[in-house]
Amino acid sequence: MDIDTEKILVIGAGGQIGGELTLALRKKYGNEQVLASDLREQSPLIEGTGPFTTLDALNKEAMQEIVKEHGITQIYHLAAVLSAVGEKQPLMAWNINMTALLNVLEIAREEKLKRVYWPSSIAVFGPSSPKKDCPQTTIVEPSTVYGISKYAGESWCNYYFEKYGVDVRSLRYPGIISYKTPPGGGTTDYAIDIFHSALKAGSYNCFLKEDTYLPMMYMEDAIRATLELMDAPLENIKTHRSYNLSAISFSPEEIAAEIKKHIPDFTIQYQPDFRQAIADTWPASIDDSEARQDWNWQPEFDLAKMTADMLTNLKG
Ligand code: AKB
Repeated sequence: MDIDTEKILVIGAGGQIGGELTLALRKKYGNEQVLASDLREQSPLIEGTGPFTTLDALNKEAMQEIVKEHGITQIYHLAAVLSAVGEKQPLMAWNINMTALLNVLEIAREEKLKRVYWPSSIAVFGPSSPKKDCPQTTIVEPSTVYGISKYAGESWCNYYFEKYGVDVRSLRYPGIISYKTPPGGGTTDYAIDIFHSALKAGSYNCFLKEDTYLPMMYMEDAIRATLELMDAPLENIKTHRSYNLSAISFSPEEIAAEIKKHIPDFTIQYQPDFRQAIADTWPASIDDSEARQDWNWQPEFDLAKMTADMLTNLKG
């Protein structure tokens, strides 16, 4: 891939991952080479760092117009309705998640784009999947609308690769923890809220039970994984569905204990809500050996390193 000739469109650049990915892509390809887009106005994180356009990912004509006008060669499509919001408005979540992805895939086919990135999630797994070290290929029976849309999306990505040769690549993100942009309506959001509350109030009211283990990852690792996957030679990419990706697995009780090492007076209470039922259907940990084998994936942040970094950055 010749770095100087790439023109990248990021869809959902105002979101938690989209914003940081935009900055990382601008660092790699040059500011002008990366066109950020979102339904809403530009977020403060990316403002002034490069070109931006408003785009409704449900509007295929508008998306295609932008791709043609700017000579786009790759799309990173990050816009999605996450698990908790999706359970409140299932049909809206299905429509947004599927229509936007199909628009991207169709445009990639029609305009012969070089590469497409689209994230899947650990939410593809359901109660019948193995809880511990959940493998890449196993029983996949998602029970949230978000998980159903991600699993259907994986099959569509594979279909476009097999049938039309669209080089679409994907990662099943675990819960992503970051300090720059707030998360947008997921079940793993507690692991970000907890840091803000710890610093602001010295206590946190957790919406999951103390022993709910979920797969998680620090943003820095997630961004690096995404860039490494997209840089890997095509022959190394053995699945165009989505790769399992893993770094850390912890419970609310464990992250609270880690925070207490930095803020000794910190306290946590538990008041599980509807999100507990979602978390209960997901694996506690993920086996990502295929990502490690195919394109050398290796996480760098464990719970202690991530907690220290989060607190340092949030304190400013
Ligand atoms: C969510 O909680 O919905 C997301 C995810 C695991 O994909 N963070």
